[in-house]
Amino acid sequence: MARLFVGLDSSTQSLSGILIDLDARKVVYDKSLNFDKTLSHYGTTNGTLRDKNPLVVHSPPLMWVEALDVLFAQMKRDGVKLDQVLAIAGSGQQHGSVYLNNQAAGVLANLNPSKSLKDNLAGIFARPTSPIWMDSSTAAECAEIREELGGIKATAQATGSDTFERFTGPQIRKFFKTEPEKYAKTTCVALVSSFMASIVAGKIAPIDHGDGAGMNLMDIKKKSWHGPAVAATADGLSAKLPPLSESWKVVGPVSAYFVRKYGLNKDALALAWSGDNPCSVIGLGLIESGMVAISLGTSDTLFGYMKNCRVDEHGEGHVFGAPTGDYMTLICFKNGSLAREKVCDLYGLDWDGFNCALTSTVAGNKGGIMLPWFEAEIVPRVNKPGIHRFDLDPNDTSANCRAIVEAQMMAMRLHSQWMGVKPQRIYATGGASGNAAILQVMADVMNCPVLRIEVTKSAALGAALRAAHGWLAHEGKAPSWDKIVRGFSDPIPGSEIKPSLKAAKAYDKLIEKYAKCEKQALK
Ligand code: XUL
Repeated sequence: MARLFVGLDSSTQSLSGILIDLDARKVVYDKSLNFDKTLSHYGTTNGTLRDKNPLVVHSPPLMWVEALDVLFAQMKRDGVKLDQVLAIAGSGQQHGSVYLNNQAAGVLANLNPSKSLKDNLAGIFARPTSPIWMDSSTAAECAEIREELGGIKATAQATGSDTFERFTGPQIRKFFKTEPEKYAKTTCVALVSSFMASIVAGKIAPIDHGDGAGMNLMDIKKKSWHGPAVAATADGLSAKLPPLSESWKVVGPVSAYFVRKYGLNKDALALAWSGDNPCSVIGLGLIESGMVAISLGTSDTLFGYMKNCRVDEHGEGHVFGAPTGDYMTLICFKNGSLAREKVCDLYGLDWDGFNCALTSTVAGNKGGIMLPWFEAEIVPRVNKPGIHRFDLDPNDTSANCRAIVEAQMMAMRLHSQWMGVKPQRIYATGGASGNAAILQVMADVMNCPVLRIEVTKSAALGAALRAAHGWLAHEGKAPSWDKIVRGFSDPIPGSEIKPSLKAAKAYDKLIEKYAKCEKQALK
């Protein structure tokens, strides 16, 4: 009989479910529910509720709950063999928090299949909405917690990251300060991931080390709650945090609700969920040192596996737990596709014209450099947006196209040095990864082969693979991660782009100038 595993992904805009057949090494079912369309009665825009204050971004947790029912009903209708599923794991958008009251544990343990999940769970929230990762309204709380912990370096060393507005600790602190009555009624602060796992398992689920590291509350080295960070965040918080666990923790058998309502196997295991980035690390098969992915999206993100814990003392990058039990890094550059598009617009080019400009100019751009901070930048920390040019004629269209891509890649190289890992292979994903001219600059600047990988649902796939790993480990058949991921996320054949030796040499020199330019602009 086929060994089937489900991976769910509760992301900002949708809930996805995929089913993998481990032996066939195939995704055999794949469905996504868009929240705005399928559950329009929550009135979300791109899955979020907007406030008068543009910095405040929340989502209704009951929408995520209802989506789970809709998705399972759809899977049943589509004939998914739910009775053969051996385990379920999941992925959640990172950092978002769900505030549960003292009814929650009892209700979760006794879900009534003749009612909807929404009707079962409507009364368990101490806060009706959940702040999510897009919320950046906690600058004051970030500063307060950082100061208590002794500054940027100390905070990063303690928790794996400096305090960030979207991270859960600062969000909890804001709730504690501004809504003390509701905070007092909160008996459990869950993450999106652990909340969804709690529904599937029918009990309060632990927070795994991957997602726990995105809270500014977990001791990144010991992987336990960090006493001083918890104390600096909110009074009485320690008693409200669920336990931490490895990502392969079996929370229990799946809740009888899903067995009776959707025909799930009663022995199917409900595993801990993790964050979407830790899950994507597995979904993309990044399980060895030197394996790095660069996602070229609205923002550009560099992330990868890391064997030993090493933090960025400048506080720009993050260290999370990896589902393998090791670590992963993540660095987010805000001016990604957004900035590339701005340059196209500025010079009246389409993408063909932009690529033509890239291929008709030489590596190193004759020393011309642009700092493309069209928007406030995360890495390096730039609060005041602005474009800076050094030895670069603003009227030279081609040189400006090359300059922006070189700057983005040099920023990635420079600001990932703290990881102490020289990438051996870079997997390029995301919208702009189809652009070979951009990938060539990436390969040359990083001096490393770049391969394209197209896994549209890397987080859901990673969750399904974690389910397989967790089930096998539970059976005592401790598998190697290599065996688990093999064949699921291979790079596109023939997509490898090799660095040119000559170009790589030019960038070894140019990056020194680039670093000086950054310093000067940041003064
Ligand atoms: C990572 C982050 C985002 C969310 C997206 O730190 O904030 O990638 O996880 O869901």
